[in-house]
Amino acid sequence: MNVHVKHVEANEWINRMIKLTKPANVIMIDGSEKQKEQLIKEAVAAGELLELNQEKLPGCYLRRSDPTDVARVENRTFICTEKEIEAGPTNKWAYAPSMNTKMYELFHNSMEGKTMYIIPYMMGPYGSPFSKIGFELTDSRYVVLSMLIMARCGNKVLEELGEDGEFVKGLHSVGTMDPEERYICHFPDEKAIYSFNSEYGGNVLQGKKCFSLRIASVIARDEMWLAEHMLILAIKKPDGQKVYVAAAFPSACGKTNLAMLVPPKKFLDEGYEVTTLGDDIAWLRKAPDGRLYAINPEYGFFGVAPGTSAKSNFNALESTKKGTIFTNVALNTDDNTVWWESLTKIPPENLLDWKGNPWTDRENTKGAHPNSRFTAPAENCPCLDEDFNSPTGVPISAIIFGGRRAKIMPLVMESFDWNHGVFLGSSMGSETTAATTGQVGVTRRDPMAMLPFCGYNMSDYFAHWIEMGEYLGDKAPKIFNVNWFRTDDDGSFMWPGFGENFRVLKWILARCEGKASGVECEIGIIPEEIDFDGLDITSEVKAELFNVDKERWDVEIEEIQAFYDKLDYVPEALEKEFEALKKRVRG
Ligand code: SAT
Ligand code: MN
Repeated sequence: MNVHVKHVEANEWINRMIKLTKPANVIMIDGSEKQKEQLIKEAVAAGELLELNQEKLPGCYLRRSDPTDVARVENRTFICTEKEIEAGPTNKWAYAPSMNTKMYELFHNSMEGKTMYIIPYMMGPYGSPFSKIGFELTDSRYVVLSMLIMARCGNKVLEELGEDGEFVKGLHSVGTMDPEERYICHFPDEKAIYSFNSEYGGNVLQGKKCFSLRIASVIARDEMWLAEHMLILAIKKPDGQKVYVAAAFPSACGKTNLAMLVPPKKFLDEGYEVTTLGDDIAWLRKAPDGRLYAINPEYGFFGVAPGTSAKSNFNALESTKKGTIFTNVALNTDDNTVWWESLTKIPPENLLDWKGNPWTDRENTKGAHPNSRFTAPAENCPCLDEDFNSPTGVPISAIIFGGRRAKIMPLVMESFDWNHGVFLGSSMGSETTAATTGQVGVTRRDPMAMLPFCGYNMSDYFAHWIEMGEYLGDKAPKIFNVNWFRTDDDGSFMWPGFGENFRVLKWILARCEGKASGVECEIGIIPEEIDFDGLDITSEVKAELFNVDKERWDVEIEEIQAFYDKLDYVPEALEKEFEALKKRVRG
């Protein structure tokens, strides 16, 4: 069995992988509708996908995963290099030659009797200097069909690759699903990704976290750009001008919701509009005009289903109405549609839970898995920005960091300057969620929301950010920090969030235009005034949203110190910022 690809190196490598894994059959993914339809047909016949109500949800399918395979597995995710210091203390490191041997053993004959699908894919728009190409060789139809939604795939990509273009190598096999032998391995030196014993998107849709963040962050360091865990949105002002913002929040902190936000009616009436370019990943580089431009390398949304409703995120929900694969949501057997927690207030009567069993114990169990997902084409999104496919990307005016912080962080603040902004990013913390396996609800440091996604040493990553600031000079975006998750003494959220977050964006916009004043406090620049007009919150709550509790900050400083102490080094510019913060807080 062999195939022929015009690209000499790709051809040699693919055929070597075929020899290694020994599939019974090999299919090249061409990106055509016809081939996709055929694969769907086969997947339904094989029970890998369940066809949903094609009148209500055309082109939509349900997938029930192996119950052990429902989230990213950070303890099985490796950065494989020669030296441990290249991966650094925040990554799980493996000695590349040993892991290579291990991969060879695992993949040896792993596709026997199966079909290998060769997916040529591109991260980023066609014809863009930002874009990068990869191959994922996989024995999973579900992965192929998901990749067809999440990335630009097929013949067009091969054309762009030509005979000597660069590409990232990727091999994936479903294996036996043994969680103990699950491997998500990255080899930054070889630009290669190997994933085994999982089919979960964040693990094995290799274009996503593996390539666009872990491998790309290494490439970005070397080529002087940024590969970040960020949404990208545009705010259109009443005068028609657009301002673009990129924002980094840890997984399942509402990136998709912010990216697709619908402003409150009052602002819509004034002529404001928010459009979406991306909800998870941004590649940012300096353009000839000196500003930082961003693209979204992805082609679809891999969103958390629970919590998504017409009220919380109308645009995301609309995006899932056609051509979408749902994974681990509940099935409404009355009309063969899907359901998940908070889609509707009252769940439908006849539901199968995410495992496919009648959902009877509704008090104690969930209908949909908390990390159940929709994989939806970006083009479905009603508020998709017109520049989504733009090869040049969009100029970023503001970078926003944020996380879930019940007591520490104000609703919004601006950094004093770039380096202080990088410090804010580097010391970000957030309460953990269901997007990854492990304990839920504990605070962990998640610098720039990249803790699980930075493909190299975190200290070097911070140094790279500092260097990017010097490289961009006075054209660098402003850096902000937001927190939608502040709670009161009863533990209830103090800020309504969702569409109302537009008020915060509006202040950020005004700051970028030099039109709003701010007050310097110990931890940053907070708004002198923010547009709360029409919002039903008391002045006490307003004040509390910006309160800096020095006692808590004293503890926070200790926690940041503990995190910094774990790193190999802290760049001098960040040490300086940290010292200045200590002085301001402790006097
Ligand atoms: O599970 S994914 O990694 O794809 C999403 C996320 O955790 O950010
Ligand atoms: Mn993410």
